[in-house]
Amino acid sequence: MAMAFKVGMLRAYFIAGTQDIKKSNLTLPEVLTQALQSGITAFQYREKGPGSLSEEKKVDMAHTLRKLCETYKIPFIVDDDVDLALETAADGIHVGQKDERVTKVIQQVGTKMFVGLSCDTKEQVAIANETEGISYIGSGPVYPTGSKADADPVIGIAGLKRLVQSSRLPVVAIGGITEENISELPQTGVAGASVISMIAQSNDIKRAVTRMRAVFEK
Ligand code: TZP
Ligand code: MG
Repeated sequence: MAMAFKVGMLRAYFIAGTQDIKKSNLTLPEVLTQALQSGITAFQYREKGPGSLSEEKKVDMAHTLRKLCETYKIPFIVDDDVDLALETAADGIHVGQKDERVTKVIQQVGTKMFVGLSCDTKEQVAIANETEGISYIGSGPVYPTGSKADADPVIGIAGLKRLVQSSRLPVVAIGGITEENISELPQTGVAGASVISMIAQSNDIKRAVTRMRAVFEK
């Protein structure tokens, strides 16, 4: 049984694929294990861009990461791959505006998992507000990011706040979030932060996750 969506899952949301594990001598499963032990509240498997795995290896990796999330009872979310999400019995699927149309994804997954959608403009949020079956939205990049080559323009704290105010759905911030700037996020009303490098490139994953949780502790 997939885990039902809860807004608390957005608090310390870790996103990664093989391509994001660069400098450390750890593998992605090892990094995820540390992140789970440190208290992340969700994990999204996003195998994308330069350095990402071939399709066959991606499926194997997804099963490994899925099992880890299950062990720690943390939701496993797949980025932009409905077939992989269904095959691994993921708890959620996340899609962007350029990915498969969200209405089609909602139909395909039915009640098997929750759906997240990236929205970077008020127009996109307005459409999400009218679409039944979306659980949360991801908005950004809040700050410049080195983790996504084709990232949209930075929206900043003011832009993020406007999106949160116009959204009926909980919002998780994304893009360039660090242990330093993360304290600027709660004033926008977001439910949490989603990060790649703050955890994947960290030399102290426990400290990074503890920081994320503390900033959004209510
Ligand atoms: N979408 C918008 S920015 C981004 C994605 C996937 C990358 C976020 O990575 P980082 O390292 O947390 O800036
Ligand atoms: Mg996408």
